[in-house]
Order: sequence, then structure tokens, then C-alpha cells
Amino acid sequence: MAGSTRYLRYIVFAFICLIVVFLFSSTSSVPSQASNIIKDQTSRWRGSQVDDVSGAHTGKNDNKPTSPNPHTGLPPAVASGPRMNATFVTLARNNDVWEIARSIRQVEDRFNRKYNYDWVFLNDQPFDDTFKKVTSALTSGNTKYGVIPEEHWSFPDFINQTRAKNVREDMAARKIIYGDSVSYRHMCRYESGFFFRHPLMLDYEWYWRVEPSIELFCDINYDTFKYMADNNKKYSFVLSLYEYVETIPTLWDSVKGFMKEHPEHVVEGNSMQFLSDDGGNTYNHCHFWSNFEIGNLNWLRSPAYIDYFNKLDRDGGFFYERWGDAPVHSIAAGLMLKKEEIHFFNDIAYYHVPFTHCPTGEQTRLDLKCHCNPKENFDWNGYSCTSRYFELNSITKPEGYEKEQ
Ligand SMILES: Nc1nc2c(ncn2[C@@H]2O[C@H](COP(=O)(O)OP(=O)(O)OP(=O)(O)O)[C@@H](O)[C@H]2O)c(=O)[nH]1
Ligand SMILES: *[C@@H]1O[C@H](CO)[C@@H](O)[C@H](O)[C@H]1NC(C)=O
Ligand SMILES: *[C@@H]1O[C@H](CO)[C@@H](O)[C@H](O)[C@H]1NC(C)=O
Ligand SMILES: [Mg+2]
Repeated sequence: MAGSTRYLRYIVFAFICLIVVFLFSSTSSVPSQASNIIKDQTSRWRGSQVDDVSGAHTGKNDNKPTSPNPHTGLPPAVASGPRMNATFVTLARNNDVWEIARSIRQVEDRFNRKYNYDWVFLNDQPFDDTFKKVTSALTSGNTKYGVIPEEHWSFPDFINQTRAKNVREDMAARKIIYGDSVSYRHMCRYESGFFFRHPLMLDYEWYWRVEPSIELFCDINYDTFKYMADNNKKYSFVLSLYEYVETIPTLWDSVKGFMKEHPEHVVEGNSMQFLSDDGGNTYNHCHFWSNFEIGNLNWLRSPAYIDYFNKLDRDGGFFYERWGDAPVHSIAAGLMLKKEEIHFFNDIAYYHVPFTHCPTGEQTRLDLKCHCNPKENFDWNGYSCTSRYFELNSITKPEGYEKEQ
């Protein structure tokens, strides 16, 4: 027994030596180009974290690999050309970490590994180490973590607390989703009027909003921010639908008040027809689903948008009702942008519970290596408003839409 074990040990030892010698000779013959790439990759992966500091750019995407892959001879999977002044932005809680991790992984795989755009995370509480570690490991660009100032996440002093509390109790009794939630209301108000003014966001012109637990089903092989800029787009969407009317009974009254006070902000050639079936008298509840957005931050920071938000805020519906940021952004885009400035990204296949946008058109899905089921596409469903957008803009519906209706 003991003798044969020793004999076996000699053989294993000799074998290991052989492998070590082989490995050593092969790594030393790898061209120095490859080791440079490996070095570049590690410095990209190391990345950087910036805590609530604006203007700090260090690390990751300063070291893009440029030489071809020595094994395949192919160029690196990183896009060339000018970078846009753009960032991803995510509002999240520490306990959203695993849900946002899934979203980031998909956005990186399908798009950002080729572009390495920054990612800004915002929270009403400080982010913890786990959140920062997990998210910065998954992203290819710089990550920045910001705390929201208290005045942007609290009741304004003109809100009557008794009235707001009565509303929450009433909505809870009527089982309106998030109807009893204070934090959901702060969230909707923050996304409506403040995220684009956070100090970390002032560094950028373009944003792409990403929520926890979303999915991207197709490759995105071009720079979506550059597309927006080159084509004069300011706001974009992938899904649209009708808002739950119980959450916004007086929103349109407030909007009408705004249009009266500030007619100069309402532009010619806007998308009023998407929002109203009677020339603006009543709201049809159509809105772009704002959990996905690629948009222009300078537009949101413009006097027109700020006047609009301030008017809505004063009217109190974020607390006396439960106004969502989706109708708030959509109405702003619909009234204060020219209709051509709003873009529908048919080629960005997307899911946020419970709706899917899966591109209509089989060839598009094959070309972009999509993994969504076209039967789940919501666009041509009766509860979607996307048909109205197509009609208003006189755009031909994508190939195969009748089949998928
Ligand atoms: N920091 C922080 N983020 C929040 C809070 N509530 C919501 N969020 C974030 O705000 C965004 C919207 O919240 P969700 O809970 O996804 O709201 P929703 O999309 O209407 O509803 P779901 O169907 O539950 O996804 C997400 O990015 C959340 O992570 C909060 O209290 N604090
Ligand atoms: C606040 O709201 C309550 C309940 O609607 C109302 O009774 C009260 O008069 C309001 N207070 C003020 C100062 O308006
Ligand atoms: C990016 O955009 C912001 C907002 O417009 C601007 O302040 C900043 O100077 C821009 N940065 C670069 C590098 O152009
Ligand atoms: Mg969500």
C-alpha cells in the first residue's frame, strides 16, 4: 500500500513539473501586446468609486485597450469614436443591490461593455459597502455614489400634513397600489423634479435611467446617446400605457393652470395629440413609461421644465394624490418638446414587470441576437399608447406589426 502510494506521488510530481515548465515557456512567448491588454483590462476592472463628489474622473475608461486580441486577431470589443457627455443613473436603496446587479449585468452585456459610460447611483440614505462593491465590480465605467439632500426628499412646508395623511389612509382603504406609501411619493417627486439637479448629475448632458430587475433582450450596437444628439432628440421611450387614473385625478387641471400661466413654454408642433383626444381639454392618461428613459438633462434643467415642475409641486398632488414621475415627465415632453424630439427606441428590447417591449420584425430580432418572445410584445396591445405615437408622427408601423397585434 505505502510503496505504491509513494510511486504514484513521484508520477504526479513529475507531471506537475512538466505542466509548470510548459506554462512558463508558453507565457514568455506571448507577444508583449497581450500582456499590455491584460494590464489594461485589470486597470479598467479596478475602476473607481467617487462619493458624492462632482467632476472627479479617474480610472476605468481612461485605459481602453486598443490593440487587437492576440488570440482572435479581432479588434477589442470596445467602440471607437467620440464619447458622449453621458451617464447611467439609478435611484436605489441598499437592499435593492441584487435586483440592480441583475439590471447592470444586462446593460453591460448588451451595450455598455463597448462604451464604458459612467454610472451614478443616488439614494436618500448613504450607500453601504456591499452596494458599492457589487455595483462597481459589475460596471465598466466609473461609478459615483450620491446622497440626496434632505430638502429634495421631504415634505415641502406648504404641504398640509393632516390632509396628506388622510389621503394615504383613504388610498390604503381603496387598495391603490403604493397609495399608503410616503417613500414612494418622495421617490416620484424626486424623479420628477430633482435627480437631474443632483451635484453628481451636473457633470453630464445625457442620462439613461435604469431601475432594478429590468431586462434587455437585444444587442445594442451603436451609441444611443450619440443617436439622440445627432438626430436632435431630447427624450425617448420603449413602452407607453394608460396611467391609473385614481393616482392623478387633478394632474391635468394643474397642467392646464401651467399652460395658462406660461404659454411661452408650450411649443408649436408638440405632441398634445398623444396626451389628449379633445385638443387639451381632458387628459387621456397616455404616458411614456419612465422606468426606462434616455434623455437630455439640460432640457430638464431648463427654465421651462423647472417652471412646470414648480407649478405642479405647489399644487400638492405629489402628496394629496400620488402623482407618478411617468405622467409628469411625459406631459412635459408632450407639451414642451417638438414631436420630432421624442424618440421611440424600437431596437431596445426591454422588460420591467409586468410589460415587455420586444421589437416587431423578425429580422431585427435575429440581427440583434434578441432573446425575448415576440408574443409578449406590449406595443400593439389595446392598453398601450404606442400606436398613438406612431399615428401622431405619421411613422409607418414596423414590419410584421399586424401579425403581432
Ligand atoms: N433610495 C431610494 N430609492 C427608492 C425608494 N423607493 C423606490 N426607489 C427607487 O426608485 C425607483 C422606482 O421604484 P420602484 O419600486 O421600482 O417603483 P415602480 O417601478 O413604480 O414599481 P415596481 O413595479 O415595484 O418596480 C427604483 O429605482 C427604486 O430602486 C426609496 O425609498 N429610496
Ligand atoms: C389641513 O387639512 C385638514 C384636513 O383636510 C383641514 O381640516 C385643515 O383645516 C387644514 N389646515 C390648514 C391650515 O389648511
Ligand atoms: C457635460 O455637460 C455638462 C452639462 O451641460 C457641462 O457642464 C460639462 O461641462 C460637460 N462636460 C464636458 C466634458 O463637455
Ligand atoms: Mg420599478
